[in-house]
Amino acid sequence: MFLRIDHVGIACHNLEEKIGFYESTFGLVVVSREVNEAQGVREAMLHVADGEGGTSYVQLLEPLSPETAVGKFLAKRGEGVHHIGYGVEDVSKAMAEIAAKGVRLIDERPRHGSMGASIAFLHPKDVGGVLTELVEAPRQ
Ligand code: V0V
Ligand code: CO
Repeated sequence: MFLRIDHVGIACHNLEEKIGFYESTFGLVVVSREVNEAQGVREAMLHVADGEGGTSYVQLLEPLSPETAVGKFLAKRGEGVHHIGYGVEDVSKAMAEIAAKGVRLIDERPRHGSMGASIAFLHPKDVGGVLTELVEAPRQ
């Protein structure tokens, strides 16, 4: 079902500072910066590697306010890994297959994600405590 790990989402207080750390420590390169009001984040995608299944990134996430998903996470748990995003061919199809196995979908229909992707989240309580995102990259 999964093509690759599309990205690992990392919650942080200060996006620009964390980008600086990833650039200077790991030599990663920012390929996209966006504000996603619906998701309550300011985020950056940093390129990690290209593989057979597509490209993998690190996604750095700064909350737009304390009441957002990432804002609440930071207050409860502090900075760190927030979610894993898996690349899928067809997000609607993957959602239906996964829901049929009894895993709760947070999103009833796909949402707008970074760099034109269609995304959907699965509830962390049904995935062993891991917030899981499905990512369908836009057609080339
Ligand atoms: C919350 N919980 C998590 C978690 N966030 N567990 C694992 N990983 C996380 N990231 C746990 C939390 O500790 C609680 O457990 C329980 O879930 C309920 O949490 P809450 O703080 O009361 O918050 P809720 O229920 O209001 O919201 C939690 C969910 C929410 C997961 C439903 O964060 C959500 O809808 N997330 C999906 C959207 C999102 O995260 N967007 C930002 C990334 P206990 O304490 O009860 O045991 S946007 C993105 O990735 C984009 C745009 C992209 O990739 O393109
Ligand atoms: Co994400």
